[in-house]
Amino acid sequence: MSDIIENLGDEVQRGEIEKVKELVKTAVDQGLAPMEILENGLRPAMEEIGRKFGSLEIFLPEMMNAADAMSAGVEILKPYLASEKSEAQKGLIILGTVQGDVHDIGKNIVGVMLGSLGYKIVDLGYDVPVLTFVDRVIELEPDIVGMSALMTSTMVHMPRVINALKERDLRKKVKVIVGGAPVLPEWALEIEADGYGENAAEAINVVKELLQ
Ligand code: B1M
Repeated sequence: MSDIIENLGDEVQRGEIEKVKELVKTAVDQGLAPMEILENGLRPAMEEIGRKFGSLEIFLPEMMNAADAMSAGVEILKPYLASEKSEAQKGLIILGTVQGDVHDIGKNIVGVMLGSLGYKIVDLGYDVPVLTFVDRVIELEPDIVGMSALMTSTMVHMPRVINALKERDLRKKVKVIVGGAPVLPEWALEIEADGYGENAAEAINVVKELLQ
C-alpha cells in the first residue's frame, strides 16, 4: 500500500479534516484511482473506527470526528468518482437511509456514483420514515427505490417499506434495491428485494441489470 493511502487512513481515524482533504487532493494529483483512494484509504479507516468503537477503545465523539473527516474526503473525491460520464437520462432512482438510522456516508457514495453515470437521483436523506418512501414512489414514480441501513436494529424497516408498497399495489411498478454493512444477499432475498449491492460498484451493476 502506498504511503499516501496509509497516511490517509490514519488521518481519517484521527478526524483530521483538513489533512484528509489535502491528502485526497494529493492522491488524485499523483494519479491514484478515485476508487482505490476510497476503497483502500477511506473505507478501511472507517471499518477500523467501527471496530474500535465496538470494543470500547474509542467513544462516540471520536467516531463522529472520523465520520466528518471521511465525508470531507468523499466530498473532494465526488467529481472524480465517475468512471463513465453520460448526459443521457437513464432512469430515476430514489435513495434513502431507513428510519431510525443516520448513517449516510455509504448511501451518499452510491448516490454520487449513480448520479454521475446519468441516473437521476432523488436523495431522501437519512432517517427516512417508511411512509415517506411510499409517498415519494407515488409522487415521483421512480424506476428504483434504494434503501440503505447500517444497523441491525434499523434494517427491519426495509421489509416494512416493501410491504407498504405491496399493500398499495405499487410493488410491481418499482424495483427495490438494498445495501449497507449489515445487509446480506440472503436478507435481500428474504425480504423480496430485487437487488443487493455489497458496495457502490456492485450497486451500480445491479441498477444497470435491473434497468436494462
Ligand atoms: Co455508527 N454504528 N452509530 N455512526 N458507525 C456502526 C454502523 C456500528 C457497526 C459501529 C460498531 O458498533 N462497531 C454500529 C452498529 C451496530 C449494529 O447495528 N450491529 C453503530 C452504532 C451502534 C451507532 C450508534 C447507535 C452509536 C451511539 O450513538 N451510541 C449511533 C446510531 C445513530 C443512528 O443511526 N440512530 C451511531 C452514529 C454514528 C455517527 C453519527 C458517529 C457516524 C455516522 C455519520 C454519517 O453516516 N454521516 C457513524 C459511523 C461513521 C459508523 C461506522 C464507524 C462507519 C460507517 C461508514 O460510514 N462506513 C460504522 C462501523 C462500520 O460500518 N464498520 C458504524 C463507510 C461507508 C463507505 O461504508 O456505509 O458500509 P458503508 O457503505 C458501503 C456499503 O455498505 C454499500 O456501499 C457503500 C460504499 O461502498 N452500501 C450500499 C451502503 N448503502 C448502500 C445502499 C445500496 C447499495 C449499497 O443500495 C441502495
